[in-house]
Amino acid sequence: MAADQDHEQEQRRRLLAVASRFPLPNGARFSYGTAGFRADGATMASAVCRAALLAALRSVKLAGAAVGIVITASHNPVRDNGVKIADPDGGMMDQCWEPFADTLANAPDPDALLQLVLQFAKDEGIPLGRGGHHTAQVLLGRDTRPTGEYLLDAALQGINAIVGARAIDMGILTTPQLHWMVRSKNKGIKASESDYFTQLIDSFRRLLELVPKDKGGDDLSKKLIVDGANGIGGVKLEQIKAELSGLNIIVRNSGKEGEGILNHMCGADFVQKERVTPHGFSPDDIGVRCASLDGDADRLVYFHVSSASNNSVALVDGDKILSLFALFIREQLDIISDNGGQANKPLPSRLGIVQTAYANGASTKFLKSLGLEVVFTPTGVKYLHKKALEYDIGIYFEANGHGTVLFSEDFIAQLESLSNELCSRADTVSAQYQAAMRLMAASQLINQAVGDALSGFLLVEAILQYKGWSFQNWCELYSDLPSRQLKVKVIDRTAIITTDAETKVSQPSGLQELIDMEIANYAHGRCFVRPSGTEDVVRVYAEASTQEAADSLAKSVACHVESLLG
Ligand code: NG1
Ligand code: ZN
Repeated sequence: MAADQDHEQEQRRRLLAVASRFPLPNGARFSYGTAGFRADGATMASAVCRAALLAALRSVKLAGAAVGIVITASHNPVRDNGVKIADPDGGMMDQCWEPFADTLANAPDPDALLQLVLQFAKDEGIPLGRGGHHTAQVLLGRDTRPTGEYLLDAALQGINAIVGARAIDMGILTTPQLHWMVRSKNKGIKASESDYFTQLIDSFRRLLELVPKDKGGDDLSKKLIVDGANGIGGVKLEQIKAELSGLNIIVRNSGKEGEGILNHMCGADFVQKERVTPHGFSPDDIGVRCASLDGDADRLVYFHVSSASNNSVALVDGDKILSLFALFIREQLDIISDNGGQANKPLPSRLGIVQTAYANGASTKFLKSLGLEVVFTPTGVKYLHKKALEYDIGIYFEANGHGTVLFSEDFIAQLESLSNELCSRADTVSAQYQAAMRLMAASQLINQAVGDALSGFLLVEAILQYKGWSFQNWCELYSDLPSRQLKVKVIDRTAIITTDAETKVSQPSGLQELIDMEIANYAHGRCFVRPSGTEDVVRVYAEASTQEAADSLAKSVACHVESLLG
Protein backbone atom coordinates (compact mmCIF):
# COMPACT_ATOMS: atom_id res chain seq x y z
CA MET A 1 0.00 0.00 0.00
CA ALA A 2 2.71 2.41 1.06
CA ALA A 3 4.70 1.42 -2.03
CA ASP A 4 1.67 2.15 -4.25
CA GLN A 5 1.32 5.57 -2.72
CA ASP A 6 5.01 6.21 -3.28
CA HIS A 7 4.64 5.30 -6.93
CA GLU A 8 1.61 7.53 -7.29
CA GLN A 9 3.51 10.43 -5.72
CA GLU A 10 6.42 9.74 -8.02
CA GLN A 11 4.08 9.71 -11.03
CA ARG A 12 2.62 13.10 -10.11
CA ARG A 13 6.06 14.54 -9.46
CA ARG A 14 7.34 13.42 -12.85
CA LEU A 15 4.35 14.82 -14.74
CA LEU A 16 4.65 18.22 -13.05
CA ALA A 17 8.41 18.28 -13.61
CA VAL A 18 8.25 17.48 -17.32
CA ALA A 19 5.43 19.96 -17.90
CA SER A 20 7.43 22.77 -16.32
CA ARG A 21 10.54 21.79 -18.29
CA PHE A 22 8.58 21.99 -21.59
CA PRO A 23 6.04 24.81 -21.27
CA LEU A 24 3.62 25.58 -24.08
CA PRO A 25 5.19 28.45 -26.09
CA ASN A 26 3.30 31.74 -25.81
CA GLY A 27 0.41 31.92 -28.25
CA ALA A 28 1.02 28.40 -29.60
CA ARG A 29 -1.93 26.17 -30.44
CA PHE A 30 -1.35 22.61 -31.65
CA SER A 31 -3.77 20.42 -33.53
CA TYR A 32 -3.22 16.72 -34.30
CA GLY A 33 -3.92 16.98 -38.05
CA THR A 34 -3.64 14.68 -41.06
CA ALA A 35 -0.12 13.73 -39.98
CA GLY A 36 0.22 14.55 -36.28
CA PHE A 37 1.56 17.87 -34.94
CA ARG A 38 3.61 20.07 -37.25
CA ALA A 39 5.17 23.52 -36.82
CA ASP A 40 8.49 25.35 -36.90
CA GLY A 41 10.91 22.82 -35.38
CA ALA A 42 12.22 25.31 -32.83
CA THR A 43 8.73 25.64 -31.28
CA MET A 44 7.90 21.95 -31.14
CA ALA A 45 9.57 20.69 -27.94
CA SER A 46 6.46 20.82 -25.76
CA ALA A 47 4.24 19.22 -28.42
CA VAL A 48 6.79 16.44 -29.05
CA CYS A 49 7.27 15.83 -25.33
CA ARG A 50 3.52 15.57 -24.75
CA ALA A 51 2.95 13.39 -27.83
CA ALA A 52 5.63 11.04 -26.50
CA LEU A 53 3.99 11.04 -23.07
CA LEU A 54 0.73 10.17 -24.79
CA ALA A 55 2.45 7.34 -26.70
CA ALA A 56 3.64 5.91 -23.39
CA LEU A 57 0.11 6.16 -21.97
CA ARG A 58 -1.19 4.38 -25.03
CA SER A 59 1.31 1.59 -24.54
CA VAL A 60 0.26 1.20 -20.88
CA LYS A 61 -3.37 1.10 -21.99
CA LEU A 62 -2.54 -1.59 -24.58
CA ALA A 63 -0.88 -3.87 -22.03
CA GLY A 64 2.66 -2.83 -22.82
CA ALA A 65 2.51 -3.35 -26.61
CA ALA A 66 5.15 -1.28 -28.42
CA VAL A 67 3.93 2.10 -29.70
CA GLY A 68 5.94 4.32 -32.07
CA ILE A 69 6.88 8.00 -32.28
CA VAL A 70 8.25 9.51 -35.49
CA ILE A 71 9.83 12.95 -35.43
CA THR A 72 9.52 14.32 -38.97
CA ALA A 73 7.80 16.97 -41.04
CA SER A 74 7.97 14.79 -44.16
CA HIS A 75 8.00 16.87 -47.38
CA ASN A 76 7.76 20.23 -45.57
CA PRO A 77 10.67 22.70 -45.40
CA VAL A 78 13.75 21.80 -43.39
CA ARG A 79 13.02 24.31 -40.59
CA ASP A 80 9.68 22.62 -39.84
CA ASN A 81 9.37 19.51 -37.77
CA GLY A 82 6.59 17.33 -36.50
CA VAL A 83 5.60 14.30 -34.53
CA LYS A 84 3.17 11.46 -35.08
CA ILE A 85 2.28 8.34 -33.17
CA ALA A 86 2.16 4.80 -34.58
CA ASP A 87 -0.18 2.24 -33.02
CA PRO A 88 0.96 -1.33 -32.20
CA ASP A 89 -0.16 -2.60 -35.63
CA GLY A 90 2.21 -0.09 -37.23
CA GLY A 91 -0.62 2.10 -38.54
CA MET A 92 -1.49 5.63 -37.44
CA MET A 93 -2.74 6.13 -33.87
CA ASP A 94 -6.44 5.35 -33.45
CA GLN A 95 -8.39 8.52 -34.12
CA CYS A 96 -10.34 8.23 -30.90
CA TRP A 97 -7.27 9.44 -28.98
CA GLU A 98 -6.75 12.51 -31.18
CA PRO A 99 -9.00 14.87 -29.17
CA PHE A 100 -6.99 14.03 -26.04
CA ALA A 101 -3.74 14.56 -27.98
CA ASP A 102 -4.96 18.08 -28.79
CA THR A 103 -6.03 18.86 -25.24
CA LEU A 104 -2.78 17.55 -23.79
CA ALA A 105 -0.61 19.45 -26.28
CA ASN A 106 -2.40 22.68 -25.41
CA ALA A 107 -2.47 22.28 -21.62
CA PRO A 108 -1.54 25.79 -20.42
CA ASP A 109 0.42 24.94 -17.25
CA PRO A 110 1.90 21.98 -15.29
CA ASP A 111 -1.06 21.58 -12.99
CA ALA A 112 -3.53 21.53 -15.89
CA LEU A 113 -1.40 18.87 -17.58
CA LEU A 114 -1.26 16.76 -14.44
CA GLN A 115 -5.03 16.92 -13.94
CA LEU A 116 -5.68 16.10 -17.60
CA VAL A 117 -3.48 13.02 -17.53
CA LEU A 118 -4.90 11.75 -14.22
CA GLN A 119 -8.48 12.25 -15.38
CA PHE A 120 -7.85 10.66 -18.77
CA ALA A 121 -6.10 7.67 -17.14
CA LYS A 122 -9.07 7.25 -14.83
CA ASP A 123 -11.64 7.49 -17.65
CA GLU A 124 -9.73 5.08 -19.87
CA GLY A 125 -8.86 2.66 -17.07
CA ILE A 126 -5.11 3.16 -17.56
CA PRO A 127 -3.21 1.87 -14.51
CA LEU A 128 -0.67 4.63 -13.83
CA GLY A 129 2.12 4.69 -11.33
CA ARG A 130 3.13 1.02 -11.37
CA GLY A 131 6.82 0.93 -10.62
CA GLY A 132 9.29 -1.91 -10.72
CA HIS A 133 8.73 -3.35 -14.19
CA HIS A 134 8.21 -2.03 -17.67
CA THR A 135 4.56 -1.39 -18.34
CA ALA A 136 5.07 0.54 -21.57
CA GLN A 137 7.56 0.68 -24.43
CA VAL A 138 7.87 3.37 -27.06
CA LEU A 139 10.07 3.07 -30.17
CA LEU A 140 11.44 6.37 -31.47
CA GLY A 141 12.62 7.32 -34.94
CA ARG A 142 13.52 10.63 -36.49
CA ASP A 143 14.48 12.01 -39.89
CA THR A 144 17.59 14.02 -40.78
CA ARG A 145 16.27 17.46 -39.75
CA PRO A 146 18.68 19.52 -37.64
CA THR A 147 16.03 19.95 -34.89
CA GLY A 148 15.61 16.16 -34.71
CA GLU A 149 18.08 15.52 -31.93
CA TYR A 150 16.77 18.27 -29.70
CA LEU A 151 13.21 17.05 -30.20
CA LEU A 152 14.31 13.46 -29.55
CA ASP A 153 15.45 14.61 -26.11
CA ALA A 154 12.03 16.19 -25.48
CA ALA A 155 10.37 12.93 -26.56
CA LEU A 156 12.60 10.83 -24.27
CA GLN A 157 11.70 13.03 -21.33
CA GLY A 158 8.00 12.76 -22.21
CA ILE A 159 8.19 8.96 -22.18
CA ASN A 160 10.15 8.90 -18.94
CA ALA A 161 7.44 11.00 -17.32
CA ILE A 162 5.34 7.84 -17.18
CA VAL A 163 6.51 5.50 -14.41
CA GLY A 164 7.53 2.12 -15.83
CA ALA A 165 7.74 3.31 -19.46
CA ARG A 166 10.78 2.42 -21.53
CA ALA A 167 12.01 4.46 -24.51
CA ILE A 168 13.88 2.66 -27.30
CA ASP A 169 15.69 5.01 -29.66
CA MET A 170 15.87 3.36 -33.10
CA GLY A 171 17.92 6.23 -34.55
CA ILE A 172 17.60 8.11 -37.82
CA LEU A 173 15.12 6.25 -40.01
CA THR A 174 12.59 6.65 -42.78
CA THR A 175 9.07 7.01 -41.41
CA PRO A 176 7.96 3.66 -42.89
CA GLN A 177 10.93 1.86 -41.30
CA LEU A 178 9.79 2.93 -37.83
CA HIS A 179 6.19 1.89 -38.54
CA TRP A 180 7.47 -1.46 -39.83
CA MET A 181 9.58 -1.96 -36.70
CA VAL A 182 6.63 -1.27 -34.37
CA ARG A 183 4.46 -3.72 -36.27
CA SER A 184 7.16 -6.40 -36.40
CA LYS A 185 8.05 -6.07 -32.73
CA ASN A 186 4.44 -6.59 -31.71
CA LYS A 187 4.14 -9.59 -34.01
CA GLY A 188 7.18 -11.11 -32.35
CA ILE A 189 9.13 -10.94 -35.63
CA LYS A 190 12.72 -9.68 -35.79
CA ALA A 191 12.44 -5.90 -36.01
CA SER A 192 15.88 -4.35 -36.54
CA GLU A 193 16.91 -2.23 -39.48
CA SER A 194 18.92 -5.06 -40.96
CA ASP A 195 15.83 -7.33 -40.75
CA TYR A 196 13.90 -4.69 -42.67
CA PHE A 197 16.58 -4.52 -45.36
CA THR A 198 16.83 -8.31 -45.59
CA GLN A 199 13.09 -8.59 -46.10
CA LEU A 200 13.17 -5.98 -48.89
CA ILE A 201 16.19 -7.45 -50.66
CA ASP A 202 15.03 -11.09 -50.44
CA SER A 203 11.45 -10.51 -51.56
CA PHE A 204 12.61 -8.30 -54.43
CA ARG A 205 15.02 -11.03 -55.57
CA ARG A 206 12.24 -13.63 -55.40
CA LEU A 207 9.99 -11.44 -57.56
CA LEU A 208 12.71 -11.04 -60.17
CA GLU A 209 13.25 -14.80 -60.22
CA LEU A 210 9.58 -15.12 -61.16
CA VAL A 211 9.88 -12.81 -64.19
CA PRO A 212 9.06 -14.80 -67.34
CA LYS A 213 12.23 -15.60 -69.30
CA ASP A 214 11.06 -13.71 -72.40
CA LYS A 215 10.54 -10.48 -70.39
CA GLY A 216 13.07 -8.72 -68.17
CA GLY A 217 14.74 -6.08 -70.28
CA ASP A 218 17.92 -4.45 -71.50
CA ASP A 219 20.46 -2.38 -69.56
CA LEU A 220 18.54 0.88 -69.97
CA SER A 221 15.40 -0.67 -68.52
CA LYS A 222 17.42 -1.64 -65.43
CA LYS A 223 18.76 1.86 -64.85
CA LEU A 224 16.97 4.05 -62.34
CA ILE A 225 17.92 7.49 -61.04
CA VAL A 226 16.46 8.23 -57.62
CA ASP A 227 15.99 11.75 -56.23
CA GLY A 228 16.36 11.29 -52.47
CA ALA A 229 15.05 14.81 -51.59
CA ASN A 230 18.28 15.28 -49.59
CA GLY A 231 16.58 13.24 -46.90
CA ILE A 232 16.84 9.91 -45.17
CA GLY A 233 15.49 7.80 -48.07
CA GLY A 234 18.58 8.51 -50.21
CA VAL A 235 20.88 7.65 -47.31
CA LYS A 236 19.20 4.28 -46.74
CA LEU A 237 19.07 3.49 -50.45
CA GLU A 238 22.82 4.11 -50.77
CA GLN A 239 23.27 1.52 -48.01
CA ILE A 240 21.40 -1.26 -49.81
CA LYS A 241 21.55 -0.50 -53.53
CA ALA A 242 24.53 -2.79 -54.19
CA GLU A 243 22.47 -5.72 -52.90
CA LEU A 244 19.54 -5.04 -55.21
CA SER A 245 20.64 -7.28 -58.03
CA GLY A 246 18.90 -6.65 -61.33
CA LEU A 247 18.88 -2.88 -60.90
CA ASN A 248 21.41 -0.18 -61.61
CA ILE A 249 20.51 2.60 -59.14
CA ILE A 250 22.01 6.08 -59.09
CA VAL A 251 21.03 8.27 -56.13
CA ARG A 252 20.93 12.07 -56.50
CA ASN A 253 20.07 14.57 -53.75
CA SER A 254 21.26 11.75 -51.57
CA GLY A 255 21.29 13.56 -48.24
CA LYS A 256 25.09 13.57 -47.98
CA GLU A 257 26.55 16.60 -46.14
CA GLY A 258 26.66 19.63 -48.39
CA GLU A 259 24.72 18.14 -51.30
CA GLY A 260 21.65 20.31 -50.84
CA ILE A 261 18.80 21.32 -48.57
CA LEU A 262 16.11 18.84 -47.52
CA ASN A 263 13.06 18.99 -49.83
CA HIS A 264 14.33 22.22 -51.41
CA MET A 265 13.75 22.16 -55.19
CA CYS A 266 13.66 18.37 -55.00
CA GLY A 267 11.67 15.46 -53.68
CA ALA A 268 8.34 13.84 -54.47
CA ASP A 269 6.18 16.75 -53.33
CA PHE A 270 8.14 19.25 -55.41
CA VAL A 271 8.07 17.09 -58.56
CA GLN A 272 4.40 16.18 -58.20
CA LYS A 273 3.19 19.74 -57.53
CA GLU A 274 5.57 21.74 -59.77
CA ARG A 275 5.89 19.17 -62.57
CA VAL A 276 9.52 20.15 -63.19
CA THR A 277 12.82 18.31 -62.83
CA PRO A 278 14.29 18.33 -59.34
CA HIS A 279 17.65 19.91 -58.61
CA GLY A 280 20.52 17.82 -59.99
CA PHE A 281 18.68 16.48 -63.05
CA SER A 282 19.29 17.70 -66.60
CA PRO A 283 18.53 16.93 -70.25
CA ASP A 284 21.36 14.37 -70.04
CA ASP A 285 18.86 12.20 -68.19
CA ILE A 286 16.33 12.14 -71.02
CA GLY A 287 15.18 8.59 -71.65
CA VAL A 288 16.15 7.29 -68.20
CA ARG A 289 13.52 6.26 -65.65
CA CYS A 290 13.65 8.53 -62.59
CA ALA A 291 11.94 8.33 -59.20
CA SER A 292 11.53 10.88 -56.44
CA LEU A 293 11.13 10.21 -52.71
CA ASP A 294 10.02 12.77 -50.13
CA GLY A 295 12.05 13.84 -47.09
CA ASP A 296 11.03 10.90 -44.89
CA ALA A 297 10.61 8.41 -47.76
CA ASP A 298 6.94 7.60 -47.41
CA ARG A 299 6.02 9.12 -50.76
CA LEU A 300 7.08 8.05 -54.23
CA VAL A 301 6.52 9.41 -57.73
CA TYR A 302 8.22 8.56 -61.04
CA PHE A 303 9.13 10.87 -63.89
CA HIS A 304 10.95 11.24 -67.19
CA VAL A 305 12.88 14.39 -68.01
CA SER A 306 11.03 15.68 -71.06
CA SER A 307 12.73 16.93 -74.19
CA ALA A 308 11.07 20.35 -73.94
CA SER A 309 13.45 23.11 -72.83
CA ASN A 310 11.32 24.24 -69.87
CA ASN A 311 12.51 21.64 -67.33
CA SER A 312 9.15 19.93 -67.46
CA VAL A 313 8.68 16.26 -66.66
CA ALA A 314 6.35 13.47 -67.70
CA LEU A 315 4.95 12.51 -64.31
CA VAL A 316 3.77 9.15 -63.01
CA ASP A 317 2.02 9.95 -59.75
CA GLY A 318 0.51 7.84 -56.97
CA ASP A 319 -2.60 7.16 -59.06
CA LYS A 320 -0.57 5.55 -61.82
CA ILE A 321 1.56 3.59 -59.35
CA LEU A 322 -1.69 2.32 -57.88
CA SER A 323 -2.96 1.43 -61.36
CA LEU A 324 0.20 -0.57 -62.10
CA PHE A 325 -0.12 -2.46 -58.80
CA ALA A 326 -3.83 -3.10 -59.44
CA LEU A 327 -3.17 -4.47 -62.93
CA PHE A 328 -0.43 -6.77 -61.67
CA ILE A 329 -2.44 -8.13 -58.75
CA ARG A 330 -5.60 -8.57 -60.83
CA GLU A 331 -3.52 -10.50 -63.39
CA GLN A 332 -2.07 -12.85 -60.76
CA LEU A 333 -5.51 -13.46 -59.24
CA ASP A 334 -6.89 -14.24 -62.71
CA ILE A 335 -4.05 -16.70 -63.40
CA ILE A 336 -4.76 -18.43 -60.09
CA SER A 337 -8.50 -18.73 -60.62
CA ASP A 338 -8.13 -19.70 -64.29
CA ASN A 339 -5.93 -22.62 -63.26
CA GLY A 340 -5.22 -23.69 -66.85
CA GLY A 341 -8.86 -24.61 -67.40
CA GLN A 342 -8.91 -27.22 -64.59
CA ALA A 343 -11.66 -26.89 -62.04
CA ASN A 344 -10.20 -25.78 -58.76
CA LYS A 345 -11.56 -24.02 -55.74
CA PRO A 346 -11.22 -20.32 -56.68
CA LEU A 347 -9.33 -18.22 -54.18
CA PRO A 348 -11.92 -16.02 -52.47
CA SER A 349 -10.39 -12.60 -52.99
CA ARG A 350 -12.02 -9.23 -52.58
CA LEU A 351 -9.74 -6.71 -54.23
CA GLY A 352 -10.49 -3.10 -53.31
CA ILE A 353 -9.02 0.17 -54.52
CA VAL A 354 -9.05 3.17 -52.19
CA GLN A 355 -8.52 6.73 -53.44
CA THR A 356 -9.21 10.29 -52.31
CA ALA A 357 -10.86 13.18 -54.14
CA TYR A 358 -7.36 14.25 -55.28
CA ALA A 359 -7.08 11.14 -57.47
CA ASN A 360 -7.06 12.15 -61.10
CA GLY A 361 -10.49 11.43 -62.63
CA ALA A 362 -8.82 9.57 -65.50
CA SER A 363 -7.28 7.08 -63.06
CA THR A 364 -10.62 6.31 -61.44
CA LYS A 365 -12.20 5.82 -64.86
CA PHE A 366 -9.36 3.49 -65.88
CA LEU A 367 -9.60 1.41 -62.69
CA LYS A 368 -13.36 1.09 -63.01
CA SER A 369 -12.95 0.04 -66.65
CA LEU A 370 -10.96 -2.95 -65.36
CA GLY A 371 -14.02 -3.91 -63.35
CA LEU A 372 -12.36 -3.02 -60.05
CA GLU A 373 -14.18 -1.79 -56.97
CA VAL A 374 -13.05 1.81 -56.27
CA VAL A 375 -13.99 3.63 -53.06
CA PHE A 376 -13.15 7.09 -51.69
CA THR A 377 -12.16 8.36 -48.26
CA PRO A 378 -11.17 11.79 -46.91
CA THR A 379 -7.54 12.89 -47.33
CA GLY A 380 -4.99 11.41 -44.93
CA VAL A 381 -3.54 7.93 -44.98
CA LYS A 382 -5.18 7.02 -41.70
CA TYR A 383 -8.54 6.99 -43.54
CA LEU A 384 -7.28 5.22 -46.65
CA HIS A 385 -5.43 2.56 -44.68
CA LYS A 386 -8.43 1.76 -42.52
CA LYS A 387 -10.66 1.36 -45.56
CA ALA A 388 -8.11 -0.82 -47.39
CA LEU A 389 -8.06 -3.21 -44.40
CA GLU A 390 -11.65 -4.17 -45.21
CA TYR A 391 -10.52 -6.17 -48.26
CA ASP A 392 -8.55 -9.38 -48.85
CA ILE A 393 -6.25 -7.19 -50.88
CA GLY A 394 -6.68 -3.44 -50.42
CA ILE A 395 -4.62 -1.07 -52.57
CA TYR A 396 -4.58 2.57 -51.54
CA PHE A 397 -2.70 5.59 -52.83
CA GLU A 398 -2.90 9.33 -52.60
CA ALA A 399 -2.10 11.15 -55.85
CA ASN A 400 0.97 12.58 -54.07
CA GLY A 401 2.54 9.12 -53.97
CA HIS A 402 1.72 7.85 -50.49
CA GLY A 403 0.22 4.38 -50.51
CA THR A 404 0.68 0.66 -50.20
CA VAL A 405 -1.01 -2.71 -50.74
CA LEU A 406 -2.51 -4.54 -47.76
CA PHE A 407 -2.95 -8.31 -47.76
CA SER A 408 -5.26 -9.84 -45.16
CA GLU A 409 -3.87 -12.63 -43.00
CA ASP A 410 -6.65 -14.92 -44.19
CA PHE A 411 -5.73 -14.35 -47.78
CA ILE A 412 -2.05 -15.01 -47.15
CA ALA A 413 -2.96 -18.24 -45.34
CA GLN A 414 -4.99 -19.37 -48.35
CA LEU A 415 -2.14 -18.52 -50.71
CA GLU A 416 0.19 -20.54 -48.52
CA SER A 417 -2.06 -23.57 -48.48
CA LEU A 418 -2.56 -23.35 -52.25
CA SER A 419 1.17 -23.18 -52.90
CA ASN A 420 1.84 -26.06 -50.46
CA GLU A 421 -0.72 -28.16 -52.27
CA LEU A 422 0.80 -27.38 -55.68
CA CYS A 423 4.25 -28.05 -54.30
CA SER A 424 3.20 -31.46 -52.98
CA ARG A 425 1.96 -32.29 -56.50
CA ALA A 426 5.39 -31.24 -57.80
CA ASP A 427 3.55 -28.59 -59.77
CA THR A 428 5.94 -25.71 -59.20
CA VAL A 429 6.30 -24.87 -62.87
CA SER A 430 2.59 -24.20 -63.32
CA ALA A 431 1.44 -20.65 -64.02
CA GLN A 432 -0.83 -20.92 -61.00
CA TYR A 433 2.02 -21.72 -58.62
CA GLN A 434 4.14 -18.91 -60.00
CA ALA A 435 1.29 -16.41 -59.66
CA ALA A 436 0.73 -17.47 -56.04
CA MET A 437 4.46 -17.08 -55.33
CA ARG A 438 4.47 -13.61 -56.93
CA LEU A 439 1.64 -12.48 -54.67
CA MET A 440 3.41 -13.92 -51.63
CA ALA A 441 6.64 -12.14 -52.52
CA ALA A 442 4.76 -8.88 -53.18
CA SER A 443 3.09 -9.12 -49.77
CA GLN A 444 6.53 -9.53 -48.17
CA LEU A 445 8.04 -6.68 -50.15
CA ILE A 446 5.40 -3.99 -49.80
CA ASN A 447 5.18 -2.42 -46.35
CA GLN A 448 2.06 -3.64 -44.52
CA ALA A 449 2.15 -0.85 -41.95
CA VAL A 450 2.23 2.29 -44.05
CA GLY A 451 3.17 3.71 -47.49
CA ASP A 452 6.89 3.17 -48.06
CA ALA A 453 8.77 4.70 -51.00
CA LEU A 454 11.65 2.20 -50.79
CA SER A 455 9.51 -0.91 -50.87
CA GLY A 456 7.13 0.83 -53.31
CA PHE A 457 9.74 1.51 -55.96
CA LEU A 458 11.08 -2.04 -55.69
CA LEU A 459 7.61 -3.41 -56.39
CA VAL A 460 7.25 -1.00 -59.34
CA GLU A 461 10.61 -2.11 -60.74
CA ALA A 462 9.76 -5.80 -60.36
CA ILE A 463 6.39 -5.34 -62.09
CA LEU A 464 7.90 -3.36 -64.99
CA GLN A 465 10.39 -6.18 -65.52
CA TYR A 466 7.64 -8.80 -65.21
CA LYS A 467 5.58 -7.05 -67.87
CA GLY A 468 8.59 -6.14 -69.98
CA TRP A 469 7.31 -2.56 -69.92
CA SER A 470 9.10 0.70 -70.54
CA PHE A 471 8.27 3.89 -68.67
CA GLN A 472 6.37 4.94 -71.79
CA ASN A 473 4.15 1.84 -71.72
CA TRP A 474 3.32 2.60 -68.11
CA CYS A 475 2.61 6.28 -68.82
CA GLU A 476 0.22 5.35 -71.56
CA LEU A 477 -2.10 3.32 -69.32
CA TYR A 478 -4.31 6.43 -69.43
CA SER A 479 -3.86 10.19 -69.89
CA ASP A 480 -4.26 12.36 -66.83
CA LEU A 481 -6.91 15.04 -66.98
CA PRO A 482 -5.27 18.46 -66.59
CA SER A 483 -5.53 19.64 -62.97
CA ARG A 484 -4.55 22.51 -60.72
CA GLN A 485 -4.08 22.78 -56.97
CA LEU A 486 -4.08 26.15 -55.19
CA LYS A 487 -3.73 27.25 -51.58
CA VAL A 488 -5.80 30.08 -50.09
CA LYS A 489 -4.87 31.81 -46.82
CA VAL A 490 -7.99 32.57 -44.80
CA ILE A 491 -8.62 33.82 -41.26
CA ASP A 492 -10.07 30.54 -39.99
CA ARG A 493 -9.76 27.48 -42.23
CA THR A 494 -11.90 25.40 -39.85
CA ALA A 495 -14.89 27.46 -41.01
CA ILE A 496 -15.00 25.08 -43.97
CA ILE A 497 -16.78 21.82 -43.27
CA THR A 498 -16.96 19.12 -45.92
CA THR A 499 -18.98 15.95 -46.58
CA ASP A 500 -18.96 13.07 -49.08
CA ALA A 501 -15.25 12.26 -48.71
CA GLU A 502 -14.51 15.99 -48.95
CA THR A 503 -16.05 16.38 -52.39
CA LYS A 504 -18.76 18.76 -51.12
CA VAL A 505 -18.79 21.74 -48.76
CA SER A 506 -21.58 21.90 -46.20
CA GLN A 507 -20.37 25.09 -44.51
CA PRO A 508 -20.21 28.03 -44.97
CA SER A 509 -23.59 27.90 -46.61
CA GLY A 510 -23.69 29.11 -50.17
CA LEU A 511 -20.09 28.14 -51.01
CA GLN A 512 -21.00 24.80 -52.61
CA GLU A 513 -23.57 26.51 -54.84
CA LEU A 514 -20.89 28.95 -56.01
CA ILE A 515 -18.50 26.07 -56.74
CA ASP A 516 -21.22 24.18 -58.67
CA MET A 517 -21.92 27.31 -60.71
CA GLU A 518 -18.25 27.58 -61.69
CA ILE A 519 -17.94 23.86 -62.51
CA ALA A 520 -20.92 24.12 -64.86
CA ASN A 521 -18.85 26.41 -67.12
CA TYR A 522 -16.25 23.72 -67.93
CA ALA A 523 -16.22 20.49 -69.91
CA HIS A 524 -15.21 17.58 -67.60
CA GLY A 525 -14.97 20.14 -64.79
CA ARG A 526 -14.52 18.91 -61.22
CA CYS A 527 -13.55 21.02 -58.25
CA PHE A 528 -13.56 20.81 -54.47
CA VAL A 529 -12.13 22.70 -51.50
CA ARG A 530 -11.05 21.54 -48.04
CA PRO A 531 -9.06 22.86 -45.11
CA SER A 532 -5.53 21.41 -45.01
CA GLY A 533 -4.74 19.22 -42.04
CA THR A 534 -1.04 20.10 -42.10
CA GLU A 535 -0.84 23.76 -43.16
CA ASP A 536 -2.82 26.84 -42.26
CA VAL A 537 -4.50 27.06 -45.68
CA VAL A 538 -7.58 26.02 -47.61
CA ARG A 539 -6.74 23.81 -50.60
CA VAL A 540 -8.55 24.15 -53.91
CA TYR A 541 -8.38 21.34 -56.48
CA ALA A 542 -9.75 21.58 -60.01
CA GLU A 543 -9.77 19.34 -63.05
CA ALA A 544 -10.98 20.09 -66.59
CA SER A 545 -10.35 19.06 -70.17
CA THR A 546 -7.55 21.60 -70.77
CA GLN A 547 -4.84 23.04 -68.51
CA GLU A 548 -6.12 26.59 -69.07
CA ALA A 549 -9.62 25.51 -68.05
CA ALA A 550 -8.38 23.69 -64.92
CA ASP A 551 -6.30 26.76 -63.96
CA SER A 552 -9.19 29.12 -64.47
CA LEU A 553 -11.70 26.92 -62.61
CA ALA A 554 -9.32 26.64 -59.63
CA LYS A 555 -8.70 30.39 -59.69
CA SER A 556 -12.34 31.39 -59.74
CA VAL A 557 -13.21 29.01 -56.90
CA ALA A 558 -10.21 30.28 -54.90
CA CYS A 559 -11.61 33.83 -55.33
CA HIS A 560 -14.96 32.73 -53.88
CA VAL A 561 -13.20 31.13 -50.89
CA GLU A 562 -11.18 34.29 -50.36
CA SER A 563 -14.13 36.62 -50.51
CA LEU A 564 -16.25 34.46 -48.18
CA LEU A 565 -13.53 33.67 -45.62
CA GLY A 566 -10.47 35.83 -46.30
P1 NG1 B 1 -3.23 18.21 -46.07
O1 NG1 B 1 -2.32 19.32 -45.71
O2 NG1 B 1 -4.26 17.84 -45.05
O3 NG1 B 1 -3.82 18.43 -47.44
C1 NG1 B 1 -1.17 16.73 -46.97
C2 NG1 B 1 -1.51 15.93 -48.19
C3 NG1 B 1 -2.12 14.61 -47.75
C4 NG1 B 1 -1.19 13.87 -46.80
C5 NG1 B 1 -0.76 14.80 -45.67
C6 NG1 B 1 0.26 14.18 -44.76
C7 NG1 B 1 -2.30 16.74 -50.36
C8 NG1 B 1 -3.34 17.49 -51.10
N1 NG1 B 1 -2.49 16.62 -49.03
O4 NG1 B 1 -2.36 16.89 -46.21
O5 NG1 B 1 -2.41 13.85 -48.88
O6 NG1 B 1 -0.10 13.30 -47.47
O7 NG1 B 1 -0.23 16.04 -46.19
O8 NG1 B 1 1.56 14.31 -45.15
O9 NG1 B 1 -1.33 16.26 -50.96
ZN1 ZN C 1 6.47 11.96 -46.08
